[in-house]
Amino acid sequence: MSSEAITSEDMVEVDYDDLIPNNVDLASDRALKRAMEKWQPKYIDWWKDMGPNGFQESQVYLRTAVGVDKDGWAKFGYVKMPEYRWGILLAPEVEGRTIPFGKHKGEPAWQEIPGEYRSLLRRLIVIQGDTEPASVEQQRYLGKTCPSLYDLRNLFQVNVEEGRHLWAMVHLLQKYFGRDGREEAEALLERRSGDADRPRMLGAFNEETPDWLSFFMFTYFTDRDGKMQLESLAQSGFDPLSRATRFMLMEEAFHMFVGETGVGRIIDKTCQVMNEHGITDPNDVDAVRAHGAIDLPLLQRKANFHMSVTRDLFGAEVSTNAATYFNAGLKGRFNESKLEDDHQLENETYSVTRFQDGAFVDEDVPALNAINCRLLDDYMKDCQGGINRWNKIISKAGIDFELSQPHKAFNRRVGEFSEINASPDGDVLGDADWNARETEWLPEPEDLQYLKDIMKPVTEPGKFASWIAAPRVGVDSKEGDFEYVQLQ
Ligand code: BYC
Ligand code: FE
Ligand code: FE
Repeated sequence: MSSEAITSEDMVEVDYDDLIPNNVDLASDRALKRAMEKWQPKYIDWWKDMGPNGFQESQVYLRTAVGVDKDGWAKFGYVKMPEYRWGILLAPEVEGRTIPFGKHKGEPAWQEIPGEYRSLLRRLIVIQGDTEPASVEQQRYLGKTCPSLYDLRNLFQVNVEEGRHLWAMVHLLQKYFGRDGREEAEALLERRSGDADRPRMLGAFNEETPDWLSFFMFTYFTDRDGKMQLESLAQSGFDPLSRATRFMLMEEAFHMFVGETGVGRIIDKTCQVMNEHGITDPNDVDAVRAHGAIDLPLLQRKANFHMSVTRDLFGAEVSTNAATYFNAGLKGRFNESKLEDDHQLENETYSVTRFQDGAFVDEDVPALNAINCRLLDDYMKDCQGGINRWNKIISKAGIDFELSQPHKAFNRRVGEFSEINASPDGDVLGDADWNARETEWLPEPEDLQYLKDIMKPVTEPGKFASWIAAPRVGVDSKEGDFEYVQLQ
């Protein structure tokens, strides 16, 4: 790729002549350049081993970031995935930026690591970094059962961008953390999603993504945790972390788009099938499945699973870790700058739903300790938009069914509700009742088997599997029968 092709006026330029594309002037930072160039082949080995299974020789119509400004930051073209130009991209520096919250509020943002927060920052960066390759590992077999070339291409776009998110965190580790940063960067390529001996760090990233419905639910619900966490890290007083995550957020929006439209197109197809065949009862599961579509109750059970597992990613609702991160100015809140308080929270409280003496109670807790709870509440609100749009597709089709979010306590393993069994309505159940009723609310083996049965690859351009509608618009405004992936 020549450098003329990617320069444009008023864009923060990315240097594509370098082995590693970047806008951090890598050429003049010899130590960092050496460290990254040493890590790169190991990354490529990891990608070939643990990235998309098969398809490494296929030409994929991918978007590559060529600038970091809002306008015109992307360029489309065919590329073999192992040759994708992963690189280091930071959002532009904000001149005179100050730390927006915590006890250092108002001080100039840190351009170097403050020594006292070194290990806290390293931990945050490593956890964030660990999720990125984990998701690629989770999704590696999906290509074999793609519902269309359009979807296959979107899967691979998500995968290469999650790969780049790993690069973003590895850059911070290599540049600012010396030898232990280099060790962490290697370890990020050594843990494996779902591995008993060396698993990924957070629960949801060790679950399987066995089918495309899981993929769309994951990109809607779990990538949205990515959005919330990245928004919080984008507030960070450590400016390089803020700039790295601000650029990652631009890519994250696409991942959630894939999830929302993927589930929406499945719903669309289910409703079409029901109306064409005079199926009026959404619970007439056999009738819907006879036509190879995905019944709405199964969508709800899948959503319940992904929502509850993702809520666990917010950590304990009441957390001294989170208080420390906030107070130190390392990790803020969602929309921090728009919130109308002192951004220090030393005298504030926040209402947390807890389970005490057999009942749910709302308790005012010191706001600093409730940072995780608040982010989870913001996340649950943020989830509702897409759910409402999904419900609109159903009601427009004249079908009487509504998807909803389960109670916050439903199926939790982390935090306030990890010790109880709560139904989606918030009824607390004994173990026996829970075991007897769990399959009403979470996918059961027959559901998963049915999904497996209908996941048959469709690779003819412009064609789609029985259970999903075509998208309204193509990638980069391409025609419906565009060959998004040239299989080899
Ligand atoms: N699984 O005070 P607590 C994304 C541990 S997704 C296992 O409750 P804290 C993406 C915790 O480590 C965004 N363990 O939690 C999406 C601690 O252990 P220690 C990823 C867990 O620390 C899709 C103990 O429990 N980024 O980008 O306040 C595709 C008590 O800790 C879990 C981040 O998460 C769990 N779920 O909050 C690709 C941001 N939860 O110290 C990518 C960085 C907690 O007692 N991470 N534990 O041994 C953080 O901000 C925080 O670490 C967390 C946890 C919010 C995750
Ligand atoms: Fe990511
Ligand atoms: Fe993502």
